[in-house]
Amino acid sequence: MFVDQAKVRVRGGRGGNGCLSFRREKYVPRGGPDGGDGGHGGSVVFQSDASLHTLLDLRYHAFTIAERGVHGKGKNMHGKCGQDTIVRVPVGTLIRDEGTLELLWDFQTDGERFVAAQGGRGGRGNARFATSTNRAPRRFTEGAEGEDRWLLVELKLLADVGLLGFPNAGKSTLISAISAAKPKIADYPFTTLTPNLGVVELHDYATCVVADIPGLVPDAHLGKGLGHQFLKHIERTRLLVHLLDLNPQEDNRTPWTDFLAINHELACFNAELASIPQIVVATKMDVPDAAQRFPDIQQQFAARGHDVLPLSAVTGMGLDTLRSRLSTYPAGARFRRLKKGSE
Ligand SMILES: Nc1nc2c(ncn2[C@@H]2O[C@H](COP(=O)(O)OP(=O)(O)OP(=O)(O)O)[C@@H](O)[C@H]2O)c(=O)[nH]1
Ligand SMILES: [Mg+2]
Repeated sequence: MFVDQAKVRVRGGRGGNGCLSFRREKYVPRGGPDGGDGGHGGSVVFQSDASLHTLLDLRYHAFTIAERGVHGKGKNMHGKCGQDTIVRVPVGTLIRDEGTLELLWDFQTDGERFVAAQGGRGGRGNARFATSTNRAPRRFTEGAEGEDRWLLVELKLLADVGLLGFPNAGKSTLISAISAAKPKIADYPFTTLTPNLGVVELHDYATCVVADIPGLVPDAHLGKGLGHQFLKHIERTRLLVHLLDLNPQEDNRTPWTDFLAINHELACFNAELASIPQIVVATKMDVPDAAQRFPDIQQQFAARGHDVLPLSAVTGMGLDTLRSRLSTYPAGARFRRLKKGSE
């Protein structure tokens, strides 16, 4: 199950109490105070992990408490500090305060750590309070409570390129043709129910991460279909690949009206998303009908300033051109240039 939002409570461990104790030993009269300090409580720490892709674990662990510190003891024995509790989250996770919605942390790379709830300080034992005028203090302090708060954890997948199109346009087929991703593909709308990520190798050993999301339908912003709630996952991409199916569609749809409809949905979701550059591709060009229509449609789009790239995930036509187009686009922070074998 793909989960991209969770409300969680985190609490740092309580600090251990300081100890009140006096040294009692044969032949050592008035041995003096020897109460040790309590250990500090552990903290709850969020850590990004590139092998995770969902917040599902958080649904099952909605309340995380770190280990408490151990109380101090006599003979100047200090209590052990509580261990930190690590909560692993996928890269692309945003942590917000549940009340104010203030953004506290944005996990951009693998292995980042964020202390979500600090553990309480350990208390001080009475040995700490001895002075020249009070050599037998009965004073000690208790451990402090750990920080306790509610957080809103949100996942926005980090991808460089987003695939966009009506249901059945061939998005999942395309990602499976250009990357190692193996999403479900079928001849009916809404095959894809949750986003898929795929790593595409470009020329010069560069790679980019492509996201396939469920198809969009008109009025998606009013709650129709599935696509709208997943648009946030392509919000942080640098480039969108807009897929058009040239084969005859129902309801007097044409590739141009499809194109406008999807862009309208983008603008309704968020103006920034609508301003991300798009590569327009015509899919399923191996189907004779589509190939026949292509020149007219290409002209229609060209007249409005859009270049259409013909493509077929089945025969592999146009995939190389698409790869080169992806590599020429302004390299985002996450376009990685890896020498093969250097990892
Ligand atoms: N002939 C041909 N069929 C294709 C091509 N690409 C996709 N298809 C077919 O089109 C249908 C839909 O493909 P999907 O990849 O599942 O489409 P999608 O855009 O992911 O659809 P949703 O997940 O429902 O939004 C499947 O039956 C595919 O086999 C292509 O290049 N050529
Ligand atoms: Mg799909």
